[in-house]
Amino acid sequence: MNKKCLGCGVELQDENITKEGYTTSMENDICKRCFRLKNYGEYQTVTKSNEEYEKILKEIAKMKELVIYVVDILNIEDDLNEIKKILPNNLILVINKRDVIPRSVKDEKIVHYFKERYPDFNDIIIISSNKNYNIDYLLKRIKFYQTSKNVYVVGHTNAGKSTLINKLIKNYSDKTQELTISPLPSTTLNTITIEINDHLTLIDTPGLVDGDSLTNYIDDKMLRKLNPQKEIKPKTYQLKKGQSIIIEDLFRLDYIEGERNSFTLYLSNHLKVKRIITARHNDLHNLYKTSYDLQFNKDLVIKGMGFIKITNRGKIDVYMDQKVKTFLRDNLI
Ligand SMILES: Nc1nc2c(ncn2[C@@H]2O[C@H](COP(=O)(O)OP(=O)(O)OP(=O)(O)O)[C@@H](O)[C@H]2O)c(=O)[nH]1
Ligand SMILES: [Mg+2]
Repeated sequence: MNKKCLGCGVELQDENITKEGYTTSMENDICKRCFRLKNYGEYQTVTKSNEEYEKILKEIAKMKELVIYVVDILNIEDDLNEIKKILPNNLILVINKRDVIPRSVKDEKIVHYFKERYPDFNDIIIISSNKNYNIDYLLKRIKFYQTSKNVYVVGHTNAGKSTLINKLIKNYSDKTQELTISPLPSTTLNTITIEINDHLTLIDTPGLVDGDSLTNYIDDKMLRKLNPQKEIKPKTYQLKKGQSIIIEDLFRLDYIEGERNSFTLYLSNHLKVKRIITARHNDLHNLYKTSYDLQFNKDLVIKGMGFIKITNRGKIDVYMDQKVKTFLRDNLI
């Protein structure tokens, strides 16, 4: 069998520096890209197609083994049932990055929210891979639902799959292998099999690329800013109609119609936000516009960035890159 990079799973080769998997010597365990990422934090973007992801999922579907579906709490899709259509396997939904949501919010509240809407998952568990939070409990539930040694870890890119597996390696195995992680999409390039112990083998997979997430359309610097590593301090703005919120030069929200309303932003603390009078500034009005009719207690989700909790009814116009999806859901918090 050809040698694979222990960081990202790509097949190693020492012949073509411009191609994936290049390493200066076949003696090395990781490719040049992983080496530079791990040692210098230097990013080299790889554009991945979703074809491979779909192929991998189809294989997993045939196996009937337990699957852990990891999602980023700030970037949960509008329909989590999509995965069930592809995978008939036992499925545990793992909501990762608990640490970015304020501590005052109860875990039970978040878990209940998803259990109510998605009763078909075998279990729903909230964790923080970074903080090693609830990982013991997750392992217990894995043991409960696994149908063989093998357990697959799937999800969208950047959800934190590899970070989670690194924690499981560290906590429960005597291995020193460390998977490559980064705030950039498509860090893991191929499946990677890691034997944790005699009863558990984890298989990391490349993430599904969200074509409609902001993370695909911004540079490294903004990506790092966007990716919260600390607890979010939500910012609340009381807006009257005729007022607007602008986030960096990426997003604009105009409050068009309604009573005085409360907008609470759950986004990385590093993002610059300003409130303006709608009529006085035309900034970002050149971006793609979507209009929403708000009911009580909704979240406006901005894929890849976070969400805005809006308490009252009203009308808003949202301006954003056309490729990035926004949608409304019942409020989470
Ligand atoms: N705040 C926070 N960040 C996390 C957590 N877990 C992962 N991250 C961050 O999320 C980013 C993506 O993590 P990865 O583990 O590379 O994600 P992945 O799902 O393996 O991504 P792909 O390999 O691209 O599919 C990194 O910047 C991690 O540091 C967490 O529990 N909390
Ligand atoms: Mg990964």
